[in-house]
Amino acid sequence: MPLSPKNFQGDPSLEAILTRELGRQRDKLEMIASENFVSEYILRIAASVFTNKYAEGYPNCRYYGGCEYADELELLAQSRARKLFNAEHANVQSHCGSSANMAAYFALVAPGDPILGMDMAHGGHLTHGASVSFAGRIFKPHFYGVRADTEIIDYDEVLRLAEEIKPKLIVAGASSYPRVIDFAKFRLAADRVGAALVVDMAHFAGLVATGLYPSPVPYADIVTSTTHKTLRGPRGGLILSKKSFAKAVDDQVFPGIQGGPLMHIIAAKCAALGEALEPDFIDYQRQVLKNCARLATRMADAGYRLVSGGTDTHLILVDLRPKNMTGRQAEEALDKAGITANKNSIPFDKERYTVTSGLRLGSAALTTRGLAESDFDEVADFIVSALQNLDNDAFLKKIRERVKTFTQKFPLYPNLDF
Ligand code: DSN
Repeated sequence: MPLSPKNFQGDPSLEAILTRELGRQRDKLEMIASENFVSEYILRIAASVFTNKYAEGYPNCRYYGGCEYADELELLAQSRARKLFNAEHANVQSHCGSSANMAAYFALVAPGDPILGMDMAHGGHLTHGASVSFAGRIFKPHFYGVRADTEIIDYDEVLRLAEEIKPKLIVAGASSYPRVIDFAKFRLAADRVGAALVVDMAHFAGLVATGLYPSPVPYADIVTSTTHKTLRGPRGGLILSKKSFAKAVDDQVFPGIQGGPLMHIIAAKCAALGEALEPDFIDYQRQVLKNCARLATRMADAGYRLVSGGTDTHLILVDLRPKNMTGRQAEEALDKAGITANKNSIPFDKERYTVTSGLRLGSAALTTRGLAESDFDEVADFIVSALQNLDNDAFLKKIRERVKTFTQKFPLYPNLDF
């Protein structure tokens, strides 16, 4: 029985798309703070024969036969996740960060309960309570934000709102907050009103894994994450919890929300967790921080205002208002110049989410390609030149050519065709 259609010669229209995407990743500067490049080994594992296997349930308690190796795999991935983050329990089945958050909330609170999360415009994620997300539709969302003067989380407001609203759940963690979060203060607020605490560490999980960012694990009842940002694994979700919440979390992931786990992706998560447990993973994360700090300095030197005045992490958030520019304009100009980034709301933004006044830039992916601080000086020059010439397509095209030449110094997947 052939595994492909008769006389199969490949799928040219599909392969052409994949080839173009590989070319885009190779030739452009990837600065989306939530993206990264997995190792060639992880790519290979993500394409393994586990894509063929149904394994609904959990190790030693499946709803399908033939799961003996799926069991071994999942147990190995769970044990690596527990070890890496010093957690009591790990669930590696969530397909993504949003479904990990959904499982965490469902494990802790009931529909209609008040929850307190970070305002999206101040750095929070959709799933922290936005009205368009399941979190805002199913629960009663309330929001804290950053202080207007410092643009640091207003911990006094967190406490005040907690006492006023009496949320059943507080969510800490953010997608565009460049500073370290004080988890102890969130625990204090949660304890004051008997709320549960979930920390979504998706953005900084790799930094947490290496001790370069405080771990939320001792403070939170449940910690959620993605596996593909600073953690540098395949796209996917991960949930860590205290033992006392293990069953509730597992039950909400399956059968609560998901059906069959993606075992090939769990295999790739397992490989990524293995890489993160290697001693030199910290060297990578240290370089991510150094590169981001350099980028912050160069942007500030060029007259750009950074939200909160700088960064402690892998990302910066640039306030474009003083330059009379929107996030959308900046994103489009950078794209023409061969730099991939995203427009982002900034605290107290008056622009719509589709326009915004901010630009988010991250250092994790380019650090994986091997760029160091002096290379980020050049990257900052490209960015500043592009932003100074927003409407000059011919100039942006010239930068694009220089960017392409620059990227060739940092080969990406040199042995891949697509
Ligand atoms: N969408 C992700 C980000 O870009 O930050 C968060 O999940």
